[in-house]
Amino acid sequence: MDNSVKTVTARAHVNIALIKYWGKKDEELKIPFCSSLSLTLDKFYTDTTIRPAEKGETSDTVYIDGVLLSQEEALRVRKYLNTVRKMYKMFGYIVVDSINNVPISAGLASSSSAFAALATALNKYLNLNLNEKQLSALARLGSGSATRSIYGGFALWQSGTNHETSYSVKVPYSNDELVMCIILVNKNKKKVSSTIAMSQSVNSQKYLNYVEENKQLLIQMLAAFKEDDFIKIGNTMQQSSDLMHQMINETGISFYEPKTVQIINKIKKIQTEIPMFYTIDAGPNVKVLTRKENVERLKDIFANEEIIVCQSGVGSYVKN
Ligand code: 2P0
Repeated sequence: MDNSVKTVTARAHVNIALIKYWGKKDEELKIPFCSSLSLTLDKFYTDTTIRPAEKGETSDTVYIDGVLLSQEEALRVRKYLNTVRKMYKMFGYIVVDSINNVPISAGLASSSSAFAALATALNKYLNLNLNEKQLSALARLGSGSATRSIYGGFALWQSGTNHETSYSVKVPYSNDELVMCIILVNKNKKKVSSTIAMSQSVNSQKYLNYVEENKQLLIQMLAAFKEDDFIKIGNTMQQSSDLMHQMINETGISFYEPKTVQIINKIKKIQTEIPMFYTIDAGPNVKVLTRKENVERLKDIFANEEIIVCQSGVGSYVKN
């Protein structure tokens, strides 16, 4: 390691999947059954600083939003760092200080920005000089969705078959008129983690059917980008979300709250008139894809809700 680099800070933004990732072929390496596609958002991000631990420390230390995690709470990050230590010959323990500009564990994809920021910081800290694909694969080992947050705009995570082939690439499509509006139903920590819910889903009867249909939806989405067809993009995104949640429901888990359902129903009613489409992740909050010109109408329709209007965000980067 180059000792001149003692402290590194990196920022990564949250991404929201339009075509969902749900379920792993390999839990350890986080190799998914399906490829997925996302949009990185400008408003939500994580800043992660790493530095060497004090001499004599016997483990890594993790702070999240200024709070020191117990060894147990830090287990996921410590495991990740152990993997990196083995893979890239990282010597010594480190201190990780992560500040989230996003409600954590509330289905707002905070693990995507968290592990993308950590991987980006480690790349610099260890002088690995990884290219974007390799960095994307490194982020994946922390959390599947993090593999997509290395990129700004739209990213496609190609499922691959091993560590070297499971990474994301940038999708050459952009549209400045698109916005993703987050309707906050509940900011609290979700009851079931994505990792646990996913491992139950892959054993459900409907899972293989889900995989096949989601693959078709990805093809449909890429065609919609090519045709620059916003209605098709929105409908395809909504279908992938519905498909995933119907399958998850079969396992007895639901991430919806009553308010989630009310909002979805309202959107379904008005979307033929005003093009807006929903997607839901592993939490009750509703993300609505629409055009800028419809934002005021959306705010009027959901006047009692807290809404955060996001646009396309940039890829992860080192700040110092
Ligand atoms: C996604 N989600 O594609 C899907 C859709 C939530 C619903 O990726 O176990 O935190 O760390 O790989 O990435 C959330 O799960 O799960 C997620 P792990 P992750 O964005």
